[in-house]
Amino acid sequence: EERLKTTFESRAEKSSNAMSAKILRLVASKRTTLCVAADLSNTDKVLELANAVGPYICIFKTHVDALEDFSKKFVQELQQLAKVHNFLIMEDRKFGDIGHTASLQYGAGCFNIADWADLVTVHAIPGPGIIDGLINCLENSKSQLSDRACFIVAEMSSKDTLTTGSYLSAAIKLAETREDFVAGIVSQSATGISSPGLVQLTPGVRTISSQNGKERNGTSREDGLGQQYNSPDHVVLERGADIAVVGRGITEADSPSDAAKLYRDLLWKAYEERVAV
Ligand code: 6AU
Repeated sequence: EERLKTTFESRAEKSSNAMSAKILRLVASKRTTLCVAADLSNTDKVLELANAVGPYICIFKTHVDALEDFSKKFVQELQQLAKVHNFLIMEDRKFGDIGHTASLQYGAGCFNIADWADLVTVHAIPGPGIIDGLINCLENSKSQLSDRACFIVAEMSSKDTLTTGSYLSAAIKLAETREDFVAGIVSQSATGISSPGLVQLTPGVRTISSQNGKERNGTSREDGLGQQYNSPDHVVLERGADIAVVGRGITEADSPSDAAKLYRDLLWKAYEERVAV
């Protein structure tokens, strides 16, 4: 409760992870808690989206294994846009294997994620060994450990997810005990999170109007494949979201740039109401 009423500036000061402090300061100075999910299959489309929404976001989230034409050049261009617009890049890889395997998937292969992604997502299911694996990879790479961090996926947004009860509390505990490399938690609620530095990232966010505009499911708050949506207000005020992830609510809009601006405004207003500044 107190954590949620605290401003991002003060939480940055209390953070014990360099990247979480960096995220909280960026969010505070740029006045945006919006993360856009670039779930597109073509690199030109991803770059075009990054350029359009760049001014309104704090994090640009990718799924590079869904791209048909991934290249090193794409990564360089995305990094350039991140510099120009001042946002961080999160590769939503959701690592979920033993430390040794995750280390290879992070720092080798055709994507070499450790080389360019400021942030990555990690499932808690293997236990702390997965975090040690990612750290071990960085220690043997040219990337600085202090320029990288992960978010633990503690609770999913999808219908009938298995991330409940003791799994959920253990995943949060894992994040809280490993702030040496954990900057935040992907979850649908702040219940159980106490560390002021940990950033809550919440996906499954879409306005009703953007959904009905597409007439996807009438008034249903689902996408037909298990995704469940809440409004920007609801996730910030009732669920404790620090950063909200919006994918199709923005990528399927007539103007992704206008939509991003709208989501940014709605989310920031809700944050100001939460901390009552
Ligand atoms: O707004 P959408 O539904 O178009 O996109 C939601 C995005 C997708 C998912 O891979 C991701 O958020 N996501 C995650 C993350 C961020 O890890 C976890 C989760 O529980 N649900 C979810 O949708 O890119």
